[in-house]
Amino acid sequence: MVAFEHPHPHVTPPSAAHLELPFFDDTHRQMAPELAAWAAQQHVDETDDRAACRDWVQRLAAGGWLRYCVPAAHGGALPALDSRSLVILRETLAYHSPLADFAFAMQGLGSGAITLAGTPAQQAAYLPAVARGEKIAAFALSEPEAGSDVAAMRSSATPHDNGYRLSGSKTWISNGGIADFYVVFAKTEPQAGARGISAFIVDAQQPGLDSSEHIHVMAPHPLATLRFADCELGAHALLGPLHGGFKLAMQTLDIFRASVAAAALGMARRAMAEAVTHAKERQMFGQTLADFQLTQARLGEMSALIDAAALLTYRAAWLRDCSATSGAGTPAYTAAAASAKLTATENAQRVIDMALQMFGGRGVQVGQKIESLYRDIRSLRIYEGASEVQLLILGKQALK
Ligand code: COS
Repeated sequence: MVAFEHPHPHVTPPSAAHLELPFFDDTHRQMAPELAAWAAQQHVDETDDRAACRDWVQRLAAGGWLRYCVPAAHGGALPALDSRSLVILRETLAYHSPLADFAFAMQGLGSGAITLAGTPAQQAAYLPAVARGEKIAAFALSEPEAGSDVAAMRSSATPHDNGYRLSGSKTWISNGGIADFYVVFAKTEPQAGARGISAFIVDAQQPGLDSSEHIHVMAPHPLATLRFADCELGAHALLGPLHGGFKLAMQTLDIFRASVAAAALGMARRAMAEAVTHAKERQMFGQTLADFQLTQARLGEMSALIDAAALLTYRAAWLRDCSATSGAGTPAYTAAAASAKLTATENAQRVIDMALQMFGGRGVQVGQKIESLYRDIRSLRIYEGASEVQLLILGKQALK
């Protein structure tokens, strides 16, 4: 696969104008340019996605960026998880390398439930190591027959010898096979639907866990199916309240959905930058591509799609940070995050497609940045709640 490409030497670096919006404060305005400068200096060979992902985790740790995945009490950069920082990080990383964004995001998603609901001992055992890049994290929720319909999961954790015995399988698990630990959701009360699910922390070396089945996808990143065969866990592995796993999963996804929107935004901004550079350079019919009104209209459309995505994304992150501080609960934020994820991922797909069209034949040539973005963006409309799930969340909210 294609090595990580640096922005085209003539591609304009992303504008920082949005940081002046009232959604952000000085903390964000200070970290964003430092991050942008750092990201532009990284050179990672992404030929092997697993090796590259490990490399990115080490670099992100050394740069201090993984500290934004955990709270300050456990080695984090800020007192609590800050959605706006996560959004800036993912947007910037995705602009430079979607795999860098992936490596960052999974440290956050994989440890998020421990931050939200871990005991002090669990937090001390995992969170500082996540921030230092010493432990790679993963979030294991989906199953072959339970993707969008989380409550239909079949994996079970049955009481056993003062602990639990975990059986079943999980699939589409990002970081599967390279993670040091998994936050796994399983039924502890099989007849109770969403109210019968609990979360567990499972170390990768745990006997009874097999993570060797890799899944190959169009935009390569570490992904695997996990199989649990009578995997015995101590009582200390339970994360959060017994039978409280569904809400914990939803709360964790709530934090990260706005950041998926941000990743899509970063990719869309990169496609836009590539398209603008190309349009100014490409000669045809005695003028540049940019001289055609058709091109200008297309760039205008891309720009509006990006702006809409950006505002919804920043609003969602800001709302979440406000409700986390005031303890005001989540329904407004859940809907805002759903709007942001839906709009930013769908818009980014359109923007990248339009940009690719401008490149003509070169747009589909393997090795071109626009070609890899076209593959990179696709899964964001599916993972962490498909567009249809976001529509469902918004529809339910509208009917309330
Ligand atoms: N925060 C806190 N609690 C939440 C919540 C949230 N965001 N969303 C739902 N809940 C609670 C509900 O309040 C309800 O609580 P009670 O049992 O006390 O009434 C419970 O969880 C069940 O909620 P609901 O009835 O809405 O659940 P559904 O089974 O209908 O599922 C969807 C709702 C489809 C929205 C949910 O399953 C979902 O988000 N699916 C997508 C999962 C996903 O993102 N998968 C990707 C995994 S990571 S790649």
